[in-house]
Amino acid sequence: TTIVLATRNKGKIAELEHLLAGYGLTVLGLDAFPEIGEIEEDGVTFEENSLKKARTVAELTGHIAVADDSGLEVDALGGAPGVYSARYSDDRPDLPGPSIDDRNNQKLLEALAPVQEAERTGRFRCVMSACAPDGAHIVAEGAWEGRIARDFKGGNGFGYDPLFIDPADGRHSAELPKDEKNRRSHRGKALRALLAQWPDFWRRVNG
Ligand code: ITT
Repeated sequence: TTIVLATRNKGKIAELEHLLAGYGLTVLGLDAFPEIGEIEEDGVTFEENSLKKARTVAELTGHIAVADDSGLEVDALGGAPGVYSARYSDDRPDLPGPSIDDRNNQKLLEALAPVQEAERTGRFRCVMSACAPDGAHIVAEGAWEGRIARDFKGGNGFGYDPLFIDPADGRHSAELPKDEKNRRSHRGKALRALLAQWPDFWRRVNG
C-alpha cells in the first residue's frame, strides 16, 4: 500500500516516517508530487484543516493520504496560537529569525513575559486523518499537556519544541530523541489512534 503524507513540514515528515516504519507501507511525501500547490488552510478547527489536506491530496494523487493538522494552545492566551500556530508571527517580521519558527517562539516568549510560572500551561494538539480517493476517511486526535518555558533548550524537533516543557521529567520537547518524543507527543498519540482504525478503514476502501 502506498500512502502520501499530505504535509510539507519537514519536522512532521521525519516524525511520521519514524512512527510508520515497519508497517510495510510505502510512504511518499508531497515532494513526489511537485504539481500539487499550496493547500489553503481556511478551517477554524484542526479537524477541518486536517481533513481538507487529506481529501485534497487523495483526490489529486489517487492514493490514500494522511494529513496532520496541529498546533500549540496556550491557556494564558485564550488558546492562541492554536490553528494559527504555523503562522503566529506573520504580523511580526521585525522579530529575530532567520526562520518563521524562530519568530513564532520569540512572539510567544514576549506574549508570556508577564505570566507567572503556574499560569504558563498549554498543550500541543494534533488531528490526524486518512482519506481514500473515493472520500472514505478516518480521523483521530492526540494532545500533550505541558508548560511554556522562559528559555530555549534542545536542538531536536521543530516549531515550539525548544520552549515546550514535558511535565514527565521537565525536559524541553526539543531535548527528547525522536522515539521518546513520539511516545509522548500529540502526534504519536494521534497516529496510534488512527492506526487502530486502519483495519476497518481498509475494509471499507477495498470492499
Ligand atoms: P502542513 O500544513 O504542510 O502540514 P504546517 O507547518 O503549516 O505544515 P500546521 O498548519 O498543522 O502545519 O501547523 C502546525 C504548527 O504547529 C507547526 O508549524 C508548529 O509551529 C506547531 N507544531 C505542531 N506540532 C508541533 C510539534 O510537535 N513541535 C513543535 N511545534 C509543533
